[in-house]
Amino acid sequence: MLDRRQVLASLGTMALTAIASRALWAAAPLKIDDSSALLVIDVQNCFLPGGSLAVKDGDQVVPVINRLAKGFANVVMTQDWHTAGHVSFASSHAGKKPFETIDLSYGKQVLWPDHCVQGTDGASLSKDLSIPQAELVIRKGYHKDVDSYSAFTEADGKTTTGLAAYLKARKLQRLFIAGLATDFCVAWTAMDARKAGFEAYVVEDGCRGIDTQGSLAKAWADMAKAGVKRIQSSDIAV
Ligand code: VGL
Ligand code: ZN
Repeated sequence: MLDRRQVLASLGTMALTAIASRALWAAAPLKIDDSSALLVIDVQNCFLPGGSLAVKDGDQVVPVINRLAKGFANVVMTQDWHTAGHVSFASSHAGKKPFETIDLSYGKQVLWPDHCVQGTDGASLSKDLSIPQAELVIRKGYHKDVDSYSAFTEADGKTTTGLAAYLKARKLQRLFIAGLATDFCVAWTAMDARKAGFEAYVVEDGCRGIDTQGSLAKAWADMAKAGVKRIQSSDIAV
């Protein structure tokens, strides 16, 4: 017969075991499989310290992304690639300043400092990225009158970059997303990935945000609503 003390002790052990196994379960790393791809968004000089649209601590994503990329056979990078005089530049609109907004035919547009002009050094991918196996670079935002934060669909909501078709043809459907900026190109890419039927994981410590007019908190809320999973690079088994 168990006495009262033994019962209490074994209940205690059971509780501790439950807690421990739950902790183990919660920490189960995400596995990179054959259907996984890493999307590296806009890690370009313009968005890095000293760039014309520098994202605070933007350079800190580079070592995180380089480490993560070692675990991926499939890596796609994107490059913001604007014409000179692009519609998203404040300088293209008389009397407008960067970070103000205007209404365009396709909706509200934040106006930016000139950035990522085709062929300029600012538009180049960071020389500190070390991802030789990257198989595709998707350029976007190259139509003068339409912006494209998303790597999938331009801001008009219909013009495709071709990325969804590429990923589907390659049977890549589990997407890990990192880069710049969390609240614009990363968030729009992640949400469009969900719309197109992909799994989407945003790697928070592999991203940094611009955060203008509450955009960072709104982006995380919108992403959660869209079924985008928010993870840390340490959640992935590399
Ligand atoms: C981006 C603003 C303008 C980005 C690109 O990469 O997040 N943000 N163009
Ligand atoms: Zn841009």
